[in-house]
Amino acid sequence: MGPIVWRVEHFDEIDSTNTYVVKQVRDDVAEGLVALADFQSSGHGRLDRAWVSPPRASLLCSMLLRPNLDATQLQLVVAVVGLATRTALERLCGLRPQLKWPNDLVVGEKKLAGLLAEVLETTSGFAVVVGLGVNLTYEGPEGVAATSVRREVGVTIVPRALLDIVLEEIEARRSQLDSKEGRVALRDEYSRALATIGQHVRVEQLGGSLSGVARGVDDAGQLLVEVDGVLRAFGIGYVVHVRSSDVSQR
Ligand code: BT5
Repeated sequence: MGPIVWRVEHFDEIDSTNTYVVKQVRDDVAEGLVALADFQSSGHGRLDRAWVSPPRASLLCSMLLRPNLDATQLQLVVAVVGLATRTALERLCGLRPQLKWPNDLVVGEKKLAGLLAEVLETTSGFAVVVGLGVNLTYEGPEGVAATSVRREVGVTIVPRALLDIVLEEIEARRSQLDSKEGRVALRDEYSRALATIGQHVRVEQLGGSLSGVARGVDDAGQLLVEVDGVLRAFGIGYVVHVRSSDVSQR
């Protein structure tokens, strides 16, 4: 596979960069389409939650990737973008956030960035749209434990500058998705960057919830949770972090 040809489309204002890129997906649209916005009027997270930011205070973007993966391995695409973002921030300003499974970048307990993957199945395989919101100067909505790059390191980064380095870092990891050895290397980098490992988590499933301790991730990017002495793998959407204070109340 050759290098990704990035095609960045810039919007002063849009409803949501994810919604836009999802709408552009067709069988023959190649990976590399990127939407970048100064402002989103209806930015969203998972489960219809809102993602908010005033104009030009965050990096707000979405990119299209078309990896050749099974449905169970798609969390690895989120891992690639999360790791790329972390490394890009480190390169630009020395900030080294941790990843929080499945889709946050955090500094301590504070949310710095969120990722949102939407998957479409086409006749030429999966199209994965990964949205990324990074607080550059905005410190998050009232009542949310959040932070910004400026608050953490005193540096004001321009969204496009961060985007360009994020895309470079995605490119550097992209081919890892295509081979077993690459996915193992990715899994290892992901495990090292995850704040979640060693923490108590609650796994919510149909029929009830389980609690356990996160021990690692597998080759598919699924979280390995030790529940009653047995290691089990869980996909995105099932695991809720538990703060240590909640655990002691059980
Ligand atoms: C996420 O969802 O964290 C994924 C956010 C993805 C946003 C990007 S921006 C570009 C692209 N276009 C979109 O429309 N979306 C993507 P989730 O884990 O569901 O977290 C959502 C929760 O984060 C909200 O319910 C708030 O509590 C909190 N939140 C909202 N805005 C925030 C901000 N700027 N900083 C920190 N936390 C925020």
